Amino acid sequence: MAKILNAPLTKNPYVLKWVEEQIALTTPDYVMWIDGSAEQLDQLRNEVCALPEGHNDKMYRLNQDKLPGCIYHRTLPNDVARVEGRTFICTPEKDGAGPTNNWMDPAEMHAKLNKLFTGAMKGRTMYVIPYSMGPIGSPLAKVGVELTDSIYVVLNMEIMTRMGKRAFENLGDENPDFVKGLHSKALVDPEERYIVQFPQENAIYSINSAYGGNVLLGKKCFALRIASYQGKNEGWMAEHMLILGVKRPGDDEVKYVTAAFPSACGKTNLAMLIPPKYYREQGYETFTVGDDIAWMKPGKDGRLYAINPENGFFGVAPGTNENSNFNALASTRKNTIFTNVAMNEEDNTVWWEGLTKEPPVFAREWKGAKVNGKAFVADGNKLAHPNSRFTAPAINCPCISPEFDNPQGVPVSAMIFGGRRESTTPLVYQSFDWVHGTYVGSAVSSETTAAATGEVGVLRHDPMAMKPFIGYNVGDYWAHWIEMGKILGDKAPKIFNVNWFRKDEEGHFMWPGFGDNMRVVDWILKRVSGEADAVETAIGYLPKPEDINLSGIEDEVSQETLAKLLSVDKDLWKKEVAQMRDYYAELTAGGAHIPQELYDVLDKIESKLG
Ligand code: SAT
Ligand code: MN
Repeated sequence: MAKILNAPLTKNPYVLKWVEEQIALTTPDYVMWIDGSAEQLDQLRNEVCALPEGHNDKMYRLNQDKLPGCIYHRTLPNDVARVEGRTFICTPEKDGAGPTNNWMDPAEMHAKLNKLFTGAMKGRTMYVIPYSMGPIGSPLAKVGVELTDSIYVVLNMEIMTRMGKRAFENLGDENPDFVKGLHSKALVDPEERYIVQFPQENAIYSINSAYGGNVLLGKKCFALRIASYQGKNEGWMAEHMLILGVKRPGDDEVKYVTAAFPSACGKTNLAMLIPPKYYREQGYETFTVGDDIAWMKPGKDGRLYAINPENGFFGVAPGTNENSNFNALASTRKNTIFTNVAMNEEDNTVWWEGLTKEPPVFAREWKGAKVNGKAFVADGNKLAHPNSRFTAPAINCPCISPEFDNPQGVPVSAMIFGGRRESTTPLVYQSFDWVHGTYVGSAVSSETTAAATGEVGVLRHDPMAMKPFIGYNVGDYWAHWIEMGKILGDKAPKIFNVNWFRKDEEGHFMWPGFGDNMRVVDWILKRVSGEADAVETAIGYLPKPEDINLSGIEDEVSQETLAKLLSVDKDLWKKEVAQMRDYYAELTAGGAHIPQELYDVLDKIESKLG
């Protein structure tokens, strides 16, 4: 019999019954309800840091003067990233999951999971974590309960969500509408690792992992996979988008844009953008509302309002430094959890590739071996795992938006898609309308970089940057986008596409990127408010060159380069359209029901290209 360490934090019979059933299944030695109090969390930190060296739950306190409240953890080398191959959407019919997801019959998957979870928490403690995705009291927020046998998960959920007793205030005593999440590290056996969503059951099961998006069930599993399905049924949108506020000197109000990019396209940088000197002197300011996920719903005034369902940043550490992303680095200087970075044993802090020029001499690489960091790196090794992470509270961010906790969310003026494309795609263009914008989102793709696959320049499709996160059939997801456009009508955000990665004939990037992306966002906001004209092309509206403000970078970006950045090569675009037809055909063969409206867009672009 499990020993219950403290009283349940809710009277909600649906929660109580479900928790009881999972206790009976997983048979933990102890059960602890996570109230979110400082005392309880401190006790857990002490417990996990006191574990012996080599224990795979172990965490370490870092230098409390330099990194107050910060702790360190390393996961097993077989468990360092999300595992898309072992992630399933279990809908009653295969068709419900569609061609972008792995599918298994729900009964079959339940039988498999039941076996794996039977007795999985024996000898361990089950932590019952109530959490809210979205601000407490927000009409857009949703409650989840995650059961886990990992203190690391509890401590991460505390940063990433509004966790503890207060989350039950959002649910109430009679409401069955919460997302059930069951997680066990079990034996961290990669052969039996499963991340499973049952959208129709509001349920998530995760076993044999202890890393990031596999186990922080509020993030990708709930806030994207389950929520995208809920949004389709309830008339809202869950998107893999950052939310950025921009205050222009002439405006009374901050304007908000959201943006979706595949990985390695500068999403965190745009979320925490610092305007270039010229813009700051003019009085431009930027505010981060979210760095990863946006939940969006039409408000009373008919506009689309966005909240960030999360409460922290789960960011990639390597490459983050004072110059590349000052705000992200600043966010990690207190109350942060570091996972799989290197330990700097000179002062008990952390290090990763790109943090500083010189690696520490006395170091532990991410797997825990003591090394001479300098020599280790000079030999071509990496001290930190390339996917090592920081889990940092959003309130640490110097440019966090004052609207971060606003339960109503912020009104979205523009949505931005983008990818990494050496050619074809101009610096920025605006879609003709919402349906065309939906097409643009469906066409999001990135060229693979050499490091990832060995093949350079191969297009990888990642529609709306949601490929591994759409909790249902991708065709129905696009239909839902089109439906939302009808609901929003002329209040709908304008949709744009950007490409920071176009190269010249010599293979050099033509656009400086980073803070200078403000210049593109500035044009986008001018379009939204009708301050800038545009050039109509076959693929959308492009800026007139004189409307992209180059003040301060005239030496870097010549008028000639700008013209190239804004050029549309008709032959390349004909190939692009043909390639999109192939992609749609492939999805259709896999069971996607692609809306006719998107084919109409293809026809229109094709006829304009001549
Ligand atoms: O591990 S997470 O899914 O949270 C981050 C990512 O892989 O995008
Ligand atoms: Mn993400």
